[in-house]
Amino acid sequence: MDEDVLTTLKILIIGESGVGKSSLLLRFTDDTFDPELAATIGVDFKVKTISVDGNKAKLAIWDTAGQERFRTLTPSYYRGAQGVILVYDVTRRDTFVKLDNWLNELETYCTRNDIVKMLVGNKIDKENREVDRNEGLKFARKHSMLFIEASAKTCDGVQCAFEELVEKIIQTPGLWESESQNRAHCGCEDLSRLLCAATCSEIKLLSQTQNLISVWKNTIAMSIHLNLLYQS
Ligand SMILES: Nc1nc2c(ncn2[C@@H]2O[C@H](COP(=O)(O)OP(=O)(O)O)[C@@H](O)[C@H]2O)c(=O)[nH]1
Ligand SMILES: [Mg+2]
Repeated sequence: MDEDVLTTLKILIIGESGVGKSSLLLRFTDDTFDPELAATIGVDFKVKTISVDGNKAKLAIWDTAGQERFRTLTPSYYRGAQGVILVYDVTRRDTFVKLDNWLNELETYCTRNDIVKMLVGNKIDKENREVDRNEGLKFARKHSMLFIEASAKTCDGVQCAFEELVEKIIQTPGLWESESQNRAHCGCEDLSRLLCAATCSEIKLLSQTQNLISVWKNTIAMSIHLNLLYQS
């Protein structure tokens, strides 16, 4: 582990498909924005080191990249995360309404109950807003989450969302201290990277299988439909 890095944190980005999760991640890690960003298949994560209040933290940020459409995020996606960014699109009320489902899923699979949550209302650059700021704020307060509105397109709020999340995690030592000590003790950051990569390929495999299953299901449904048409 780098001498001056205080800790390595696992951060998740979750929320409905199309709300801008991948765009927020790319804006934060690479400072880029692609208006035609295609939904990718398989889980990916990016690593970025940031400095908050004079402390350096290495972030492994996990992006769902596609499986949220099939409601099939696996427990390993959630395992061991210290922070989560829950995203909705301020121009699509349905993505705000679905936040409750995401919170339930988080509660079911998350291995820590003190995980720090940041609610992000994305796409504030757009004009056709359906969820106003106060609604977001109220929901965040009700569920003890941090809150910010952002735009991956214009950069607004993006850096802040990640920084405030990390700041809060670092202020909660129980969340990260023991892991840093373990790593320092056995000097095995490589091991954790290996485990991380293993979990990643496990999820990629699962997601490919799930895609295949959904193709099969569609084919079967189609042939039943054709059969019925033929018989009538
Ligand atoms: N106008 C605008 N479009 C955005 C913003 N964030 C994402 N998008 C667009 O919304 C679409 C879905 O974004 P994506 O990051 O793939 O969403 P994901 O499915 O949640 O990962 C893409 O066409 C993005 O270019 C934003 O802040 N403003
Ligand atoms: Mg995505």
